[in-house]
Amino acid sequence: METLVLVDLQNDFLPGGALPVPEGDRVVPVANRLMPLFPLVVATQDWHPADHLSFASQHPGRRVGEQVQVRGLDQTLWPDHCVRETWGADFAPGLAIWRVHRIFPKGIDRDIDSYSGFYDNGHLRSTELGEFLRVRSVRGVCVMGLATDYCVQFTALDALQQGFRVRVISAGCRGVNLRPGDADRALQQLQVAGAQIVADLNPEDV
Ligand code: VGL
Ligand code: ZN
Repeated sequence: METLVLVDLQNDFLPGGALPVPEGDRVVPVANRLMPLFPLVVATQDWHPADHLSFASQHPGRRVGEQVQVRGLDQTLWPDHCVRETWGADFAPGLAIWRVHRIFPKGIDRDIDSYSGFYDNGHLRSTELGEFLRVRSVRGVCVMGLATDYCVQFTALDALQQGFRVRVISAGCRGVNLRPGDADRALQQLQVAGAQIVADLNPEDV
């Protein structure tokens, strides 16, 4: 069985949000079209405390886009985004959220970020997504969402590492591209790591 994994389709990652991904809104209709094709659909949700240490606002004198060390891990600094229980953390308007069987919050601990939907960036704490899939005998995941060069990339890499077959739907992904080309490089790296990159899916492909 294959499961659709929707990564961080949240207001703050759409145009007008706090950490807007260019054309991020364009992937919402793709998600809505793909969901009915899968027997199981899960979503990740970036869900930070207001004082999360990935926020530049928590590092006086530092700016968005800079790198710092937090508890020994490299951390890119972001604008305040996806603060739990705020509008920015809500799912995109128009997303058929009732088709999602389970939501996995991530980035919930103040002192560690979580790009992957499976583990935090230190691989210390699991979100239980892996266990959730394994107990349902899921063999493959189809990943799409925001952003290609962060949470999609790390979610897909962890899925590969956990032994799932992985397809990434490029029509359903958009990147931040802090450095030009980051999103394209992320997809290339995923392919090298063993993921199948597909432009889009038709009903007969599932
Ligand atoms: C993300 C940066 C910070 C993402 C989340 O969803 O790709 N990127 N938090
Ligand atoms: Zn975040």
